[in-house]
Amino acid sequence: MTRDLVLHEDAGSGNCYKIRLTAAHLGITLDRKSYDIMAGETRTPEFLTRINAIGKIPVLQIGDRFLAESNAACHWLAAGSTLIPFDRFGHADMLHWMFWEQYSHEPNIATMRYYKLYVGEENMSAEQRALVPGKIAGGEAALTLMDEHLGRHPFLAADRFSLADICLYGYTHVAGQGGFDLARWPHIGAWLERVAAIPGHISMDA
Ligand SMILES: N[C@@H](CCC(=O)N[C@@H](CS)C(=O)NCC(=O)O)C(=O)O
Repeated sequence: MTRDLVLHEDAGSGNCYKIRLTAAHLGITLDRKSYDIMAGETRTPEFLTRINAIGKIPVLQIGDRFLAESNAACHWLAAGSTLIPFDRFGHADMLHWMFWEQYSHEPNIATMRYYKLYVGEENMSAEQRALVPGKIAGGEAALTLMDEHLGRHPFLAADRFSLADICLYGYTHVAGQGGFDLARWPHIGAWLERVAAIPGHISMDA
């Protein structure tokens, strides 16, 4: 399999963990380069011009090319593997969950976790504080939608484990750190256990 892969990351980020988790399931080794996002290490001129013009990690370096966006990197790693449903609808349905994660789940749940774990509630700006009620409502709505779906299906797409489960696991399993009480969504709890029991799984701190 391809070597020469470097994950530019912050180990505590769910977006970065998704990529490590995908690689672990595929038996792919990634080199890792760590950045302190709170110290602005992803906003240096060098990072912006060479690695990612929007100043964010994760970025998967493939040889001398740089692929930003966590779910795109997961998709690149998993191309042609059993983590992607082979049938056309199943593949598109998997993508639907991954796009939904980026629009309706991560901006709420990951941001609340960022405020609490990284920024610290006492350090939040007035703008950040004003966003909190909408983030909580959006995160609860996302978890409710997932819970209803997972009450009827063992996994998110095509009724089998896929990249969609990996990408949603990233921030769902640490939603509690953002103030979301996962006990309210029992089907999500059962799904988290199913995903973590699949051979190849690694924890966020691995
Ligand atoms: N949609 C992007 C989100 C990337 C993102 O928000 N990265 C955060 C860490 S999880 C970051 O680099 N923040 C530092 C900054 O914005 O300066 C993805 O899925 O990769």
